[in-house]
Amino acid sequence: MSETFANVKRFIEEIAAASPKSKDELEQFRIRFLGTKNVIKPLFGEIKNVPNEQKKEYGQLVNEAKEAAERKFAELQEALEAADSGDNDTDALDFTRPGEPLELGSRHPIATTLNRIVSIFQRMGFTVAEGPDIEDDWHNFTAMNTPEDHPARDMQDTFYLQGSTEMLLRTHTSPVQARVMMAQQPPIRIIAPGRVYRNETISARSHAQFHQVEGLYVDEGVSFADMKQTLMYFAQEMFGTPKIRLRPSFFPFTEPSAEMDVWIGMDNEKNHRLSKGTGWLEILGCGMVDPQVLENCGIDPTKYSGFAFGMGIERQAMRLYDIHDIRLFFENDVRFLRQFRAVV
Ligand code: 2NM
Repeated sequence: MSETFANVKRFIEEIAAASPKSKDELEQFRIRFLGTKNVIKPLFGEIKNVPNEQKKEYGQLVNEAKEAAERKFAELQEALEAADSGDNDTDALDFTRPGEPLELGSRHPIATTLNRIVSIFQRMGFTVAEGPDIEDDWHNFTAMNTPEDHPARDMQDTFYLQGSTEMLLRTHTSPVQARVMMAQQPPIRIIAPGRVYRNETISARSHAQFHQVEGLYVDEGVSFADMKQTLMYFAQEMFGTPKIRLRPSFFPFTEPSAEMDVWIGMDNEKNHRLSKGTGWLEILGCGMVDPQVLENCGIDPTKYSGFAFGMGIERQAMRLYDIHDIRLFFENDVRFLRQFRAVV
């Protein structure tokens, strides 16, 4: 008789241990314990073989088995359904669905333009030099042969750090060249790209903060012709034409100095407008480094000579992309930036 009891207890243990992993396995469980021919039903029939004093206990045990099976089934069904609606259930994934592409960011037009310029000079053997945005008066002005009473030194034109007459936000990247010359002897062949600052009223055409690329080449016997050839090659690579002209100009740090124009023609309305009806577009300033600048920076001007040049990036980018307001570069409006997204 104890074997009849043991039978029921084995089923109860089996029910407790059951853990179907799929709907099919759950159905097997249902058929075995709750179906029309389930294994618990015959146990009720066994009651007639149980001695009278044990009938009550036996009946309760079989009932318990039946209820355990019902409870377990409901529980398992709920758990499987919950898992079924979950995202991590492989049954719910459709592997044939096309992927959703990640939205690509875009390079800022200033960065693109700057990279183009830098890369052209790198191919000619120039290396990139960098320096601090916060400079001292000596590197920014004195070394660059800019006299004490020069208007550029005025508070109206230059941002000085609060309460200082010494520390300022660099007005050009020339102090980078000064630092390189102080640190090494020729041959020097560098370009200095970076952010510069001028105390100007912000408008569509001017900003208080913008970007420049400057270049410097110092060695024995460097001539004006070397400069012209270098800049002609740059014009060819950047604008697709070697047709340039140099107009006399003045900078405190170069002598002689020049401004370089590139021929863009005026055969279409845009070029006509850009060149103000002349066909020529002003691109950069340049010149032979003033011997005083070389000497200021520890380079013997009787042994070495050099040329230098400088250009504003925003101006070039505005032309390249037909942008008419410089402020757009600094507003980070995604509607503006998205227009420069790489097409893939
Ligand atoms: C310009 C125009 C002409 C220039 C000069 C130097 C240095 F350090 F060699 F003296 N760096 N950059 C220079 C010359 C910059 O920008 C319009």
